[in-house]
Amino acid sequence: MMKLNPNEKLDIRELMKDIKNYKPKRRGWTWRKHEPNLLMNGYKYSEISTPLKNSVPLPAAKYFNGIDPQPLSVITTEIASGRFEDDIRRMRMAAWHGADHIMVIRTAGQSHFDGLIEGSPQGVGGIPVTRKQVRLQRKALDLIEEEVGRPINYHSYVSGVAGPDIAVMFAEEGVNGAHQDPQYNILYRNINMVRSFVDAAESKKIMEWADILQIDGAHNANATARDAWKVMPELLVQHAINCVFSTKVGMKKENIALSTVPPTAVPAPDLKINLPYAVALREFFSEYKMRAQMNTKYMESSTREATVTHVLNMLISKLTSADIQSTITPDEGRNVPWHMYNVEACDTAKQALVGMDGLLEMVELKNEGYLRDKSREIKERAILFLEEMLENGGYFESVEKGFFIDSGIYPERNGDGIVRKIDGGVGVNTVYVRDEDYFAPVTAHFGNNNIAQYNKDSVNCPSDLIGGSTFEDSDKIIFIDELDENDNVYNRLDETEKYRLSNLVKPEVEWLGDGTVVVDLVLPTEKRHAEFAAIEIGKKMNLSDVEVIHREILHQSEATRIQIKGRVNFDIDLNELVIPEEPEEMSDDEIRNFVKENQMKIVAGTVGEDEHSVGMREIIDIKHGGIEKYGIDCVYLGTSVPIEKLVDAAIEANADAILASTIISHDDIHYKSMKKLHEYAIEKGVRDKLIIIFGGTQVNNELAKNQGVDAGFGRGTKGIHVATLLVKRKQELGYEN
Ligand code: Z97
Repeated sequence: MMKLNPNEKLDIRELMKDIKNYKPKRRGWTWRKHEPNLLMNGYKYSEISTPLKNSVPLPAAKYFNGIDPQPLSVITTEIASGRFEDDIRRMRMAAWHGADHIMVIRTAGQSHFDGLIEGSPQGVGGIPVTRKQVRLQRKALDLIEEEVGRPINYHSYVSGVAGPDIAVMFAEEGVNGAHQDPQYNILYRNINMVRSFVDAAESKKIMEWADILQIDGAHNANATARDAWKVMPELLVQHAINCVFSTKVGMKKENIALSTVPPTAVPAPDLKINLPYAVALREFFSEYKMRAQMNTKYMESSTREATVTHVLNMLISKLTSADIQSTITPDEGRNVPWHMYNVEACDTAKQALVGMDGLLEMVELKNEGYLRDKSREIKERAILFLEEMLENGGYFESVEKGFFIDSGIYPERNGDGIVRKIDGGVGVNTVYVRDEDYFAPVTAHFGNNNIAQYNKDSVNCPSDLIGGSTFEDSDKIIFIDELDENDNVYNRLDETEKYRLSNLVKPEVEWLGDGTVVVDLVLPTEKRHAEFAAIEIGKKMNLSDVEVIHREILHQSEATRIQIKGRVNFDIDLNELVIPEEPEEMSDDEIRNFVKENQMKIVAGTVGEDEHSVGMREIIDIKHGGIEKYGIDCVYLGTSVPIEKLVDAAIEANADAILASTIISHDDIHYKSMKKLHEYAIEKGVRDKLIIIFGGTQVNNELAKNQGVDAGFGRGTKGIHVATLLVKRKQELGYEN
């Protein structure tokens, strides 16, 4: 059994070894585990789940002993770059950032494939979902979940004319969640309605056997409608149809999740519209789960805007206790799924949900007034809609008359809904009444199966008749590897092998070695000129395939912000890098405690004829996180202080250390000053008692030490680095000073 080492990359070739015989670890959906008594850094959270074994905490965690609290709701990320081997790496990154529901998005239009596809050709804007891809990704997730210490739900679609075939494959391969909603087929893929409902009955039965969580397809109405907020009543109807149909087929309510999407976004008054809708849903469907997603309709290329929308949406999720929180990134707008945005969106969800922990213990949704009136109104409109459907003869007849995705808010209709005919669409006339002697020796099957006439004992498990189906005996599954000789994972891995096996690196956003970089520019001109100038700038930076991916007007004539992407075509050899040692950092508390018990004093100044005091002040001043904050007594002598004066002042003040700095470096004057400082301290007989530290933008620690001083600090130094060195040196000196 492979095991991941957090310090090593996941080896895709190793993962593929013996994939033919791989069996998933488990079946079924897993929720996070509530930990009501958990204390983290002394905090008691209300809706917190079991922490991860390995994770990347939020940046601010460093001020909180590195804790990484995990909210109670499952966090979803969508990963499907078109290359499953790269998606696997991204899944690992996302899992470390808190995702435990990984959805792979199919290549558009897979709904029309009438059977399973074999192999794994490369997709564009999605993945053709195949057994090989699913098995490899489930295997990778089996390892990744061990690594992070939390089960990860793997998810894709059971839709289209191959729905039941895919459901079987998913059940066999340990897929944990799937979209399944016959209305999706009908409305958005023009698949025949009778066929879609028959397939759905079969698919749902299989999903139920495998304990797969179902998400419906109602969100698509929201993304398709001209005014998304107008379809609110209809969305309730769509959810209701799929819920009732699913339970009638035999699904458990706790395995059914509604795909809820806030219908509007700012600049509309977000909460005034979205919250009553979410409340109506929660109340109508109280026994079901809620999968909250952002409305992709409003996602464009601004990461900032997408993040604010996401956070506002999560306020609603929190107020209505959504069970699963999806994360959508600006990638939806740009159609470019990138590692960094998956990770950012997971962090946004984790940060916002933990931040709102316990919200409903402190605030309460009002039981009367606007919220309830509005919510009631939406429900009433939905009920009227359902009643009209019944009067009209039922669902099929209503779809034929274009009831759905009409741009009016029901009962208003504008006559522009999606119309589908009962005798039309993909797969029309492919449904047959079962013969009286029909039977199928399978494990999970919907409807008449007439087994009794063959074997009375097998009524509950018809697959007994063949000694078990692939569900009971996974050795019966036939694994077919990729069939395309050119476009296959082995060739793709060969092409990028050098980035796996050598010390070469190239920037990437999506696929290993893709060379893509994003450049953020502000250009002092109006939008059109800025866009085209940005492309020229990209070319002059030697980027290829330069494209504008985002534009924002700062002022219509003063300036425009442009983001471009492009590719570099060089590698960097990690072995050739000269990397200075990382400055040591003790924790704030360690330093503070040491200084409390061992009083420390320093004298400081810029030396020679150097008036640049900003860097030095940053190292000292509490305002900038300087060493004062640890209780170190700092005597600042000012700028252009002669070397002798620094040493004399240190002697007079009985200081532990001298902090000198200069940014002037012509003729190596900075190193000469260090030597002079060191020698003058020897001359005065105090060198062994004095710690001498020299700072400046051009200072190199090794070269500084060669001049005799204790340490040299260059660009990027913070107070904590200097304080750490002071404490360490003082400890070495045995505190005798
Ligand atoms: C989400 N962001 O998380 P095809 N079935 C359903 C769907 O919603 C979809 C497909 C099938 C979204 C997912 C859009 N959803 C993205 C109910 C697609 C895909 O192979 O493209 O026809 O099927 O819900």
